[in-house]
Amino acid sequence: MDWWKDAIIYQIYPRSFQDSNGDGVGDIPGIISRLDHLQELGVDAIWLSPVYQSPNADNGYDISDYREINPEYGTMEDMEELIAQAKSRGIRILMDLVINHTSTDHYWFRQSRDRTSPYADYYYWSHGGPDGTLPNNWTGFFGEDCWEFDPQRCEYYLHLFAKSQADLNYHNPAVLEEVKDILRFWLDKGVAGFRCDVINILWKDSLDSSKKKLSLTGSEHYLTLEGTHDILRQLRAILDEYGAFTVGEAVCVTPETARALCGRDRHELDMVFSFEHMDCDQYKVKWIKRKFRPKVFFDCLTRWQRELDWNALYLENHDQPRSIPRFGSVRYWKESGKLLATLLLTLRGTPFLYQGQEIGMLDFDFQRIRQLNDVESKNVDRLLRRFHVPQKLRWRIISRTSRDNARTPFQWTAERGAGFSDARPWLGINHNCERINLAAQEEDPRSVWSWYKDLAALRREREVLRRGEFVPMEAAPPLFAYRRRLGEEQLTVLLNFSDDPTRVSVQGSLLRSNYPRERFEGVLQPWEAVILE
Ligand code: ISL
Ligand code: CA
Repeated sequence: MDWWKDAIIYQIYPRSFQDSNGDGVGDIPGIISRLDHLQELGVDAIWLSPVYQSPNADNGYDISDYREINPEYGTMEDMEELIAQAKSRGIRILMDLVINHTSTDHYWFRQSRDRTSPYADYYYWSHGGPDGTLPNNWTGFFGEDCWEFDPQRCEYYLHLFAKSQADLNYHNPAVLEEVKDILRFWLDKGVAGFRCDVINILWKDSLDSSKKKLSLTGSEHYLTLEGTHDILRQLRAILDEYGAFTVGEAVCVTPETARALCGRDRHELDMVFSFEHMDCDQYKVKWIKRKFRPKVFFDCLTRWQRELDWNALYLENHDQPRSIPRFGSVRYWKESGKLLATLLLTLRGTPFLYQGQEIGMLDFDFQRIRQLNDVESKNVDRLLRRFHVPQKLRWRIISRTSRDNARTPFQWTAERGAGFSDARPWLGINHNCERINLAAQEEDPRSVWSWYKDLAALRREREVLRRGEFVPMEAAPPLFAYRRRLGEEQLTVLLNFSDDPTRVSVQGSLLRSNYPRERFEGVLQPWEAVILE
């Protein structure tokens, strides 16, 4: 029961994990060849970012066929082989379920351009106002208008993300039936469940204009509405037939709305990815960065730990810059990398690790917008240009926030190509690859990689780390302190988010420290993480 409560889940971004055929693009056979790495790390399941057929405007989050594998990544046989090979190592596969929108290359959308087709109402189509004004004033997630005119149908369609990602219309019951079939298709193949992309915005209650906001104007018409809850309950019924698991990506949720999506009694999702802790180094929108505020970060984590019975824990994914420069310190790269690992693996919930995090990969080191691939970065660049923002400032904004920060190829070795590919990779390899790579860390018992392995094993060993309650402790930032408690058992976690030593008055016998020490006497070194028994 509830295997996911004991699990550590690893996210693979297929394009950047391992290339097997020398075309510079990661692929499924590449993933199969690296399953031993994941087994050694102690991973129980893989969340696979999209591998479906897609024109790749948003690297697979724009799906043109849910039942086909993108030929760049391999074949359906490769996919079945991956499911089987993973299974033989005790690793489950979770697919990325992107059902808020499809690619405009999808058969449904192409048919939908014809008003007389059975697919006519699969998407949100609307006339604009007179004089060519848009149907409403909403703004999308990638910072631009979210209506695009289709010359064939002579109407606009809604796209909350890129132009080629058209939002599906769930007011048409046929759409949900299609989605149910897709679910069955993959569950029959033996996948264990789904990570559900932007799952709390499926239902739009109306297409009315609304009050202008700094970002996401119009979002009150689609954020976590009853219609979405209803869809999720219908999907749950199918998932239950298979005993399948779901984690939903839920944008703009509060603990309260998150509970409504994943509370046990709700029969919707098993857990959600929330975003609030990702806001601690930004001002209102992700494009405006500010100094990381540890207190806000700790308070936020504590609140979510308290208010939800179970959290999906993460510090990185394919949409976020890397965690060390953000919440840790590049100067104390190794120490802070291990401290963040300790945080992730000792909170209550299911930890999700993103590829490369286990070796402390850092943000990209590109110099020019041309080197980027991310559709979001390109859109934002265009938008900033329109507002005459000078190039230097544009680059400053984009380089710090681009999703490509975390999408550079995995650094397996110090060689040219990083052991990722012999060919020119689809996205640049970070120059720090000579220093930061798996090969260099494998034999080193003090490496970030060894620390992740060790903590994953500790979490497996100690039920208190998995199932115990979270008990916050009084501590002054930059110290974060909490206990995990299960019956008589209790562990104390002390994390010093600082370049300076910090004194604490907590006692206990030392179970782990990311510094070489025998016992703990009350002073934490810079970025030291300590677990006391
Ligand atoms: O990227 C973001 C924050 O940096 C978010 O605005 C993001 O777009 C949002 O979290 C939704 O993300 C998901 O759906 C998108 C896709 O581009 C992302 O990669 C995916 O994780 C559209 O499918
Ligand atoms: Ca390849």
